[in-house]
Amino acid sequence: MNQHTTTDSTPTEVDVLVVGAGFSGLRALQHLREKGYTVHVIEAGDDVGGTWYWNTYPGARVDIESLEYSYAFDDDLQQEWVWPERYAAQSDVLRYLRHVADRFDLRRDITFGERVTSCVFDEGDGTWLITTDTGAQWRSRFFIPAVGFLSTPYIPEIEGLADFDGPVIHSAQWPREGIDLTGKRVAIIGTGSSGVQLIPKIAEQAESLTVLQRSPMWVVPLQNTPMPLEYQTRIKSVYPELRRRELDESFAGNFLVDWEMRPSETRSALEVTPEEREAEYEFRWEAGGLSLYTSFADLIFNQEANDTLRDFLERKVRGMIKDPATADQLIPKDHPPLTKRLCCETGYYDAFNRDNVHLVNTKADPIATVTPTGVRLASGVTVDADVLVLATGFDAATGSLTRLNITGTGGRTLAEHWAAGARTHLGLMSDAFPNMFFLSGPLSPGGFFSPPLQSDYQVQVAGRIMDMVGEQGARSIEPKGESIDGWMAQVDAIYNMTLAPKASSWWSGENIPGKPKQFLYFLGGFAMYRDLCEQELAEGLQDYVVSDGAVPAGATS
Ligand code: N01
Repeated sequence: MNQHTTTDSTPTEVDVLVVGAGFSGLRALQHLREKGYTVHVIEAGDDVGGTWYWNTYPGARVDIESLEYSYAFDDDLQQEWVWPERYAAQSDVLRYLRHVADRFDLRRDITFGERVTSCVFDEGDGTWLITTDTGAQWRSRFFIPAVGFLSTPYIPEIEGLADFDGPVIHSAQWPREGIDLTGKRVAIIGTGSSGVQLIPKIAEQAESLTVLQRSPMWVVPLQNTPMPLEYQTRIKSVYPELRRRELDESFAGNFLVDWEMRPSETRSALEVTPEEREAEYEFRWEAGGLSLYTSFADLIFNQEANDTLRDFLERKVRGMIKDPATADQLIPKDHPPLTKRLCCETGYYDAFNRDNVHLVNTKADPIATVTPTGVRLASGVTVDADVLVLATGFDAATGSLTRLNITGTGGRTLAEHWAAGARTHLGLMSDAFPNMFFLSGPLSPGGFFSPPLQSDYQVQVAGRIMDMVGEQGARSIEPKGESIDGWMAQVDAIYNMTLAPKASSWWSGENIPGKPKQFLYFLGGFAMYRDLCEQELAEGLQDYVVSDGAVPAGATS
């Protein structure tokens, strides 16, 4: 039993209760404890890691270089850690987070293997009462549900799914001990980032793999390699500068390609000659990962510019797939490139050149039902399978928060309060839920910006707000309703300036039937976001209601 767990009816008191021991929860614990707050973390898994603990499916790895997709807050940590590959596999990210937990002695303030069942704000004394599935209770001044934005797996309601005779495995619930697919006939539903990583791995092992694809994605090569030692050494020698520029100049928190190889283009794709354009795309295709995002300044704003990238990518796909009909099916027709998150591949296109991989277009011939022995399509065609894999994604951004059974002021739950869509100010706090902070939450840049860096900054902002509340002797803080309305309008306005409305995905909640359509992330970039947060803090949190006392202007450092 964890040393903090209570067995009687008296809740254990801490300043800050955090749910989740992934990148953001661990940083919250480390930072706020260092500031002098008592902090405790409750984690449902048996270890740290969050996303990187749960997603053990074959092929899972990062798509931002690990030298960047890692903590920046401690230079000794980033200098001493050695990444074996440019893009770390899940097991290496998990190993890194375990190291962080040990290095900063975080485990002593984490309870593992307990699930939070309710979180209730007490309007009487301005505290949160958190209860877990063991009956343990915690009372805290501040509450941080650091539950991640891609952590509630989405399992579609497909008729007959429960009657399938073999294993049905969601990508995010892969058996930790693995599963031997040798000699098995596997069918997979879902071709987003998870499916794109899984498909080549399954194809290598299974007797046959049928890919049931409803919508193709734009997929680009990751170009992963073992970590060149000289490269890692050189980057480490300039880490502080790199980290600063990730925040100041990059859109996603990845700056290495632009810095090391070629600065991002500030010109329009239509301003350059066709040869220059082709060379730019070719360079970034070879550079790998998400670097195509920064090919030209207007790809996400201007359809004609975007069409030039579409043309390039189409030619690439056709060049890699032997069967022209299969290539045609793998090219998205329903959304422009970059309006959904690019998927990064290692062996994905090659998989479709194998004899044991079959592509089925379920937009043309939808799945009618799962049967005990496979999948039947609307046309009556059947796909026989021993194992069914669901790479069907997540109830992103809001799903894990609204399922946490959080009750704010007036007895209203977060699920009720957000029934028409998430309401946050700066993606950081919601009205009617005082003293509660989100990390990489809805309406923050979180869906686009590297989570280790984004949550690092937000943890510090939350800490500064906590300080201000404490210095005032105030009881609680929450954003004003009108400041939330203003922020939501700003998020929408930027979204509507882009081509993003032409796509539907988890970014807009449209992957979940019945979920309100709402663009869930701030597209203005991290630098603009940080400037807005700093302005708020300098102006004394005028967009917030502080009960029992007002916070003076400029009270933060
Ligand atoms: O989920 P997704 P994901 N019938 O929602 C299909 C991050 N990530 O887990 O598009 C048939 O993108 C659905 O089809 P459609 C990354 O941010 C990163 O793959 O709705 N099909 C789609 O093909 C990513 O964006 C990495 O028509 C159904 C798929 O399931 C995010 O996680 C790796 C269906 C879901 O795709 C989510 O990616 C993995 C139905 N009823 C994840 N329901 C890295 O590389 C759903 N689908 C770091």
